[in-house]
Amino acid sequence: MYQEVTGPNNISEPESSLARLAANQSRRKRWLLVQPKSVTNMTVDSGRVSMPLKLVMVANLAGRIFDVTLLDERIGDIVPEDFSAFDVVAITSRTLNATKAYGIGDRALAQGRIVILGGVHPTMLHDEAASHCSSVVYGEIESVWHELAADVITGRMKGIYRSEGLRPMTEMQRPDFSYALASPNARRYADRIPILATKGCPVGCSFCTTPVVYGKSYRYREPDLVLDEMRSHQERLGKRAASFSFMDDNISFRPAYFTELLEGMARLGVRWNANISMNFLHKPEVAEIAGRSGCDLMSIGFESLNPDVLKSMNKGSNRLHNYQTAVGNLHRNGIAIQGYFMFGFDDDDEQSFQATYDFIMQNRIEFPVFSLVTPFPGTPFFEEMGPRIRHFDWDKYDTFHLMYEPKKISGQRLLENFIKLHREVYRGRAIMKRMQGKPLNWVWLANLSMNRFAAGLRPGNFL
Ligand code: B12
Ligand code: SF4
Repeated sequence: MYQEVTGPNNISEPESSLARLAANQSRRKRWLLVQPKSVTNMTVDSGRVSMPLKLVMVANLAGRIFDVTLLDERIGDIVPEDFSAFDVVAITSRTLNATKAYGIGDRALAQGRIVILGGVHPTMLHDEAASHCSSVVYGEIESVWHELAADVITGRMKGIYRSEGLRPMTEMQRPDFSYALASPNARRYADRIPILATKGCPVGCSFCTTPVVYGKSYRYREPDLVLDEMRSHQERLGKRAASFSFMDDNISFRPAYFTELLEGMARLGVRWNANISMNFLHKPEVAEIAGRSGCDLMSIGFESLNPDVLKSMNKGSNRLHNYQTAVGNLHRNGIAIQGYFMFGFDDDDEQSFQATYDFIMQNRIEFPVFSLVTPFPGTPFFEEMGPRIRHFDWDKYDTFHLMYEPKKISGQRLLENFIKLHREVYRGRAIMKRMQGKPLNWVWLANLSMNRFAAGLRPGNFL
């Protein structure tokens, strides 16, 4: 687990030596940053995707001393076969696009480029990633940037860059989206501007990578920095009601911070959505201030309606007796709910599906998202499932594949119920029941496209 790195000596000295090295480069090295598209045909990489904040952050740092081009395969940018125009090819990867990322890495390595892999999958499986690149960046680029950049300049790369500590978020620069917006396909990005206020989540769910990478740490940017960033986008777009999507793991973990930030946002008049855990949502004042500050959608990991399942995943923040209250509080304040539900745990049975259906319909959850539980490498859940895991083909890690046979229901029945739940929740009458009277916006469209998606599902899709 990491410690936060603080103190001026840690920051200014490497900064100035890097500046000296950079000034002596014979020419600025050229970096190609790649966001690969996964090969899954399920919903995860489809529709309008958000700008890849992680690569924009890499571009921000690299762009100070190198020339940077950013390509995003998800919006239709084409990664070249020939990398001779670049010195460095740096690729981000999650598990579901790791095979794609590795393929690009292998090609660039064969052409003698410096290849850097970063993101959650190379962090979790750095030994595996190492054979597809020159260097793996473990965790955040900010923590290792000076060393990495200096080595790129001198051409002496290490196999892994891993820092002992995390940089305070106060040092985070305001992201410069021009690297992403330079693409001719940029109109395919979602309108919502990605933004980051906090990092980390101490809840500790067994299936999640965040506690593994960040431990119990929870860092945040001063509210003024976040508000200034929002204000700059309002000015850039020439409108007050600019829309933001928080990329935070769990934005509400420190109530005092959350409240201060939201009071500031209420004054700005922005719109926003975020991931949030259930911890404080049963308190009416949390939903009240969220609504007043412009929140129109909260993404909540309800995960399960089965108490044994919740206990087994170590999701201490979710108390079943609070679910209905939390939903009621948000709805009273005009906030729609994107509810995440997972199936396939050992304690799941047919009743888990019925209970989820009843909960969604009774509480009129606007945008339910169902997934099959997936043991991502590096998580405690991956270790627990060990030899029971059926697939190590990373292309199948899209949360729509049956990863192991659960104990209380056969895999076949699980899939039949999973498809049935999709169809029942997204059939026309059910959509009307859940959505009637709600604002006519993209959430309606999401329901209509889920209706088509559900109709096409077959058990074979998930094997
Ligand atoms: C916001 C978020 C989303 C958003 C936006 C996703 C997007 N387009 O980026 C939405 C809601 C759409 C989403 C959807 C999904 N998500 Co999500 N998501 C996140 C979350 C909470 C934050 C990601 C983020 O942007 N953080 C902010 C950026 C700035 O930080 P960062 O990504 O950590 O990047 C830093 C470092 O990793 C590093 N770095 C990253 N890339 C590179 C590249 C190079 C070259 C270098 C040097 C460094 C580097 O430096 C960066 C800057 O500090 C993460 C959890 C997490 N903390 O990672 C889960 C997470 C990435 N999601 C996850 C999952 C499973 C999903 C879904 C499959 C869920 C589902 N069932 O639908 C989908 C898949 C979507 C997709 N197409 O990939 C998993 C992925 C697990 C894995 N091993 O791959 C995570 C890790 C959560 C978890 N359960 O553990 N997600
Ligand atoms: S509450 Fe969300 S972010 Fe926090 S550990 Fe659990 S799944 Fe991960």
